[in-house]
Amino acid sequence: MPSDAFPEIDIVPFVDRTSKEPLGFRHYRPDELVEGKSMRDHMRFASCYWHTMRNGLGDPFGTPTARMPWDDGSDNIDNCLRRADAFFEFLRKCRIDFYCFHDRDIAPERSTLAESNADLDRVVDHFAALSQATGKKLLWGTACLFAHPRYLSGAATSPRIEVFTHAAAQVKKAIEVTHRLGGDGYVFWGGREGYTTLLNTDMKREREHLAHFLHMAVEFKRSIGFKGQFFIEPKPREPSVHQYDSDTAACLAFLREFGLLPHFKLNIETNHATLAGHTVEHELAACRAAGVLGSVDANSGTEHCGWDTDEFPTDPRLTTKMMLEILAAGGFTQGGLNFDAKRRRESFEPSDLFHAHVAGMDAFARGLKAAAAIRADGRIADFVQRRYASWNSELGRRIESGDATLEELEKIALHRIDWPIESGRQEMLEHILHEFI
Ligand code: XLS
Ligand code: NI
Ligand code: NI
Repeated sequence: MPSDAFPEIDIVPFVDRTSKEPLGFRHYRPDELVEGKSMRDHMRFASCYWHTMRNGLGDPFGTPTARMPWDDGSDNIDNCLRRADAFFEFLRKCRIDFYCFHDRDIAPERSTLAESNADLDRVVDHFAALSQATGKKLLWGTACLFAHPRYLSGAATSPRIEVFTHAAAQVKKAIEVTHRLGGDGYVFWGGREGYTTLLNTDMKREREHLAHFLHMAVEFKRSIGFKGQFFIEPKPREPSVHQYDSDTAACLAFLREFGLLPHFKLNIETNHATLAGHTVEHELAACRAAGVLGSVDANSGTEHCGWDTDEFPTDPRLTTKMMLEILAAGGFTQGGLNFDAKRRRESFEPSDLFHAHVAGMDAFARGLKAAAAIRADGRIADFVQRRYASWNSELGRRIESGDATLEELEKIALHRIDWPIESGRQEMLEHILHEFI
């Protein structure tokens, strides 16, 4: 358990905002209150095991570059346990309170599910002890239903019933271990739940199978008394050409169509939003309107690349817009900000893991403070309120409560010749926003 994977790094210090110290928190102060709540509780920062510990930083053109001296590259259990030790050392030194994982990130896939489960249990025991010793908590767990060749045509939407069955059993186990580790949530990301061509696909049947799969998970969760929140994580494509959970609107329609909406919230990822042709604030606003904003996979992407590049979110303009939405939604309850992000292939040194997370955490601390200041200032919110002021009338009340009729509106409209249109003042509002960043 004692780990010295990062001997060159101490607990990351809090430094002055103008400090030239390369590795230090300039803005993040876990206990500082913003709108009456500590920064730590606003953000609920998590590091993800798949990128932090398992991503060697290879790309389609080149081999992995990441230096991980604590990892011998084998899949024996001792190596898994050592890796877990290094991870908790990282969390502690980087002042990150939560973590997330897929089952297959932390323990290897063996030839049968029974053998995989047995090894998973051994590693989970170790996680439980590490979590107990350090106070670090599981934000959410999930199952990897996309890496093994059996899942090449999907898991819950596979054309083969044997694959569906295996996936269901794997998810059962992943929910169990998430529950055992006291996880606050469980994520369903449909890695290959979609298609690459409709020529070989029965979309109607696949969507129905996915719904049955999720209903079984809801029933299982209830039966074991797991109180964590279930999340769906939208993403339009990659690895599939089209994924059924493509964006917030598609997820909401799917959940409503199949009676699943009461059991799920959404986990919004910045780079998935941009792949869907939306801004992340659009996706967060769509969740807020429907009351399903659950959690966030915090990253960003290169707009010129069209790929899920999973970069660390280090731009305070992005984080300010995100925190405005998150605060407006009332903040996280069981969700948080999970850095589903990886270093660039060129940032291969162990210390880059720290630089990357600290840059992301500081960017969100700035975003939180800026968002709170914008809310306290009130000019933007007042502008929006005034823009809709005509609805605060008797007629507005009748329309908004569903009592008005087309005939009634026609009477008012037929002879009107002037309409009070107003400037949207976008540039003025952007100017105000930037005052705070
Ligand atoms: C991949 C997804 C994945 C989920 C967890 O693009 O973001 O990492 O967050 O399965
Ligand atoms: Ni992603
Ligand atoms: Ni993600």
